[in-house]
Amino acid sequence: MGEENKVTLYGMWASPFVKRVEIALKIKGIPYEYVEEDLRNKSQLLLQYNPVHKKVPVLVHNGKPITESLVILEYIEETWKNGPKLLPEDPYERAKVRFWASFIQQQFVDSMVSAAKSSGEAHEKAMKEAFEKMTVFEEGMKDFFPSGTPHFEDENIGFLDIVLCSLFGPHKAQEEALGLKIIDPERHPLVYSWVTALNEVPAVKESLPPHDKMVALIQFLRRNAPH
Ligand SMILES: N[C@@H](CCC(=O)N[C@@H](CS)C(=O)NCC(=O)O)C(=O)O
Repeated sequence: MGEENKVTLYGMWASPFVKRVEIALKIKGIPYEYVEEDLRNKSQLLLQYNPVHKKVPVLVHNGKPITESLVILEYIEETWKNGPKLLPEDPYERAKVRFWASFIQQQFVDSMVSAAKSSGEAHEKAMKEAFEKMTVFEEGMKDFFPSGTPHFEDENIGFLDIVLCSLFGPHKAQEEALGLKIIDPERHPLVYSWVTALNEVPAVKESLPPHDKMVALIQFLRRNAPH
């Protein structure tokens, strides 16, 4: 890797947004350096690279910072054209992928964060909301995959797969720590088998946070939740 093609990812081990970028870089075969940030004590470089949101992930390519995980995924797709394609060729198919990726980004993230950081009634409400959104997503995916659950050979995973498994790959840890099923194999069979298949893809498997560490982090957030 020459200096002219230097890629650095600033991240935090449990962040689903960072995981997306890690998985995409691995799928595309792009070498990169990883810098772990302490989000309670952010580095000067992180604040300089992401002065607007002050969040991870930040991808720095040849000194130029790119922020916001979905924007970073698009940048990776447009910059490294040789590796496997993350987005379909057809504009309508691409639009559908982007629609559902932004559904995951907008709909689930807030309810998952509020579920982790709340207790009592607020927690129940956030969990119920996440479950209902999963049901909407399951219905949408039935049209998206008319021939049933996708299979993954040779790591042929794309944009939507990456966005989904970065958030829900650790769903068993989320369920254990939050005490409620988010992806129910009976109610959400397609999403359940899809996420299960994705978690077996090597680039995903090696990127996902360790189960026990993830459970402990969510439990810590819950213990410190306002009562
Ligand atoms: N919309 C952003 C979300 C990034 C985000 O929320 N990152 C969290 C870690 S999971 C963060 O850096 N939080 C630090 C803070 O809020 O101060 C993306 O998709 O990249």
